[in-house]
Amino acid sequence: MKLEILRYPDERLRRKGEPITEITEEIRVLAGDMVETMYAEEGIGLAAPQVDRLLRLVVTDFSGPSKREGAKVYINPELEFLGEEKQESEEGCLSVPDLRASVERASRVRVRALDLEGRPFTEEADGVRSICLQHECDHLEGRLFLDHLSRLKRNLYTVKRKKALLMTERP
Ligand code: K1U
Ligand code: ZN
Repeated sequence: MKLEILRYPDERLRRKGEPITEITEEIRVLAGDMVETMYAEEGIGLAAPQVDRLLRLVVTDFSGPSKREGAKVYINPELEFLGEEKQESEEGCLSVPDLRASVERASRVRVRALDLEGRPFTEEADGVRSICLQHECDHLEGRLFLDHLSRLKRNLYTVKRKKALLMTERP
């Protein structure tokens, strides 16, 4: 089932995800629904707080829009930054409509998480995978990629977004 994605400036996006203590059928169904939602919205990642579930659960698929065969589930992911190197790249967010902006983040990360069977795994990532995993783990802390922009850029976007929302609310 496709889930509704919360959109900025919805304050629920600012809440933290709670650790998952048991991998139940409900969690498996949620993970499947998140993958379906990510595909429907043409994203490469999605975090549970974006669909109003306060859990530490992330899904990704880096296989490309025509393939969509590499869905991966991360339960209770923990990030470690590898080295000091930074990279700047353009990000988008399914919860922040009509904005793409450059953000500086760590170049390489290691993520530790559980899979849907409760097995621990470790993955090292660079490039877009590293960026996306950092972006998704930010969602678990109630942070948005907007928070990495200058105050000026953030304020400009907030004004534009609120205006757009007002326009769509008009009778
Ligand atoms: O968390 C999300 O909102 C999903 C987001 C993940 C993401 C994409 C790119 C950089 C960082 C994080 C998206 O999938 S946005 C849509 C998208 O596919 C995309 C946007 C910009 C660059 C590359 C991909
Ligand atoms: Zn996002």
